[in-house]
Amino acid sequence: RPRALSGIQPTAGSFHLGNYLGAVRQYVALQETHDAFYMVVDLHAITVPQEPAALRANTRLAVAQLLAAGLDPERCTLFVQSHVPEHAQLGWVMNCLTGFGEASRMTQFKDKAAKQGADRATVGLFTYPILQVADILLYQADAVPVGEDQRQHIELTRDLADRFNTRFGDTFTVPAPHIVKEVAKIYDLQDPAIKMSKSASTPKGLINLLDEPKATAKKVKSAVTDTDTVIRFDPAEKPGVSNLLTIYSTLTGRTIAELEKEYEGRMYGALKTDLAEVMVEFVTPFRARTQEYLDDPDTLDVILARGAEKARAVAAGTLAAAYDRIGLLPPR
Ligand code: AQP
Repeated sequence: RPRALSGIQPTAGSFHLGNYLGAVRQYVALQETHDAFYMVVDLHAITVPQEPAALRANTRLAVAQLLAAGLDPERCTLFVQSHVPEHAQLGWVMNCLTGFGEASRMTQFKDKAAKQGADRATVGLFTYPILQVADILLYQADAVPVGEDQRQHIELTRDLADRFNTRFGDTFTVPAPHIVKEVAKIYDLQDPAIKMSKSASTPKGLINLLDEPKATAKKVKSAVTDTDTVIRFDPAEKPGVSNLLTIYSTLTGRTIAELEKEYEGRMYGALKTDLAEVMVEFVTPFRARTQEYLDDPDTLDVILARGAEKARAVAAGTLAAAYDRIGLLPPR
């Protein structure tokens, strides 16, 4: 079986609809076809300030949401990044292979640093994509399910895997991004020119899966569309309506063409009301399942302990091979 690897941050508490449609849904699908490793990336989370108690609680909450979304610890390896020390260790090796200029070109860092102010951005935020390279290469991943915003980081991963292999001999699988075009970028409901994001979206434009379903329905009903009246999928001319159609289609499994036909001659209000209902039907059981997992922290911890053990068995072998190739003297 090919390998898949991905990670999600435990920062915001609730996953948002962009995280779910762009990434987590693909995690669930790839469990069936891949030897899949999924982790909650707490070491990435601390690249920006975190309150310790909140970070701990949000890490469990992220695991509960991944299980609620359909990850099955019998079919994938689910773990917390900091439970596997090899991530930080290979991260250092990768730091030493990355050019400063090369790292400086990462657009996500530039955006986030600009938002925080250059003085407040940490070195950790700067090297975040390089730790991500280590995350992926440790598992010899073939496929990395992510949203479009991560494409540049996967390119960096490919470059560094190639560089290492050329310099020190074949060691790492060169991975490919697994980006599902239709849902690669879910847009803010209030500003369909920007991606839905926990840091950039306004509260009204961001659908958090764990919000009150009523509040979610309200956000869908007040989504920004356009001054036209035709319900048609056309991301360039009608980004708001197209975003709603994408969400609708993905959550129901109905094609965009089918939806366009159903809503022909009808008002935007009808589309929004129906989508609000679809969304409520999706988030209501998701919230309940998340709560059930949260109510049983012992079971969560057992899942994570087994996951870390399985992950370490793979990661330790890769790290040892990499250390050996670069000439680090092994301990006796
Ligand atoms: N709007 C989105 N559409 C599709 N996919 C998305 N992802 C995030 N936003 C969208 C994907 O979700 C996965 C996990 O993301 P993360 O935990 O690394 O967080 P992020 O990418 O930093 O999420 P945000 O909300 O965009 O955070 P900020 O605002 O801090 O940048 C990734 O695979 C990501 O592609």
